[in-house]
Amino acid sequence: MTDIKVGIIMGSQSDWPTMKEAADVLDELGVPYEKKIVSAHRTPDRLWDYGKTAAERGLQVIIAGAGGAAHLPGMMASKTRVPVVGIPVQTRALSGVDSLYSILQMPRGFPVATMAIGAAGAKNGGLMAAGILALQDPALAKRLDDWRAALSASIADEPVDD
Ligand code: RP5
Repeated sequence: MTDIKVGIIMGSQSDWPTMKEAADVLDELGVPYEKKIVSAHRTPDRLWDYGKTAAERGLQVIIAGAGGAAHLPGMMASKTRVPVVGIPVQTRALSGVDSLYSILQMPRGFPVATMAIGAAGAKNGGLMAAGILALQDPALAKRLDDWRAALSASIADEPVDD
């Protein structure tokens, strides 16, 4: 067991600019995490080992991002009971709708909490993970409440000309 309760995994190095949004917001909130490239297609054994050991290693949430035929979040959800938050990475060919449908349409029994396509989805994935951990961590709950209040306070009352 380690102190790390959040795993950020992605299918490729090319997913990192998107998945970094999740990492950055976890940094802001003081939530430790690990980050790994785990591909459903290119490194299936790595996926299996990660899923097999996730719960015993103390992970409580896995944020999994992939693009295209995005099987990583769903396959991870099939291998571990640790909740999986899925991030559909935006693709060039189909704008991420392919990723979204691949991640969203899970069969009964193996849920993936699917976020929006792309950077906003990854950031929300980080916030979702923090919200789950905050249920058992009052100090984190306070930091998350403050973060949300600061975001609300930053929104102007009226629009201005560009
Ligand atoms: C998926 O294929 C990855 O998640 C990535 O989004 C996509 C393309 O990967 P690369 O060809 O850029 O490595 O497995």
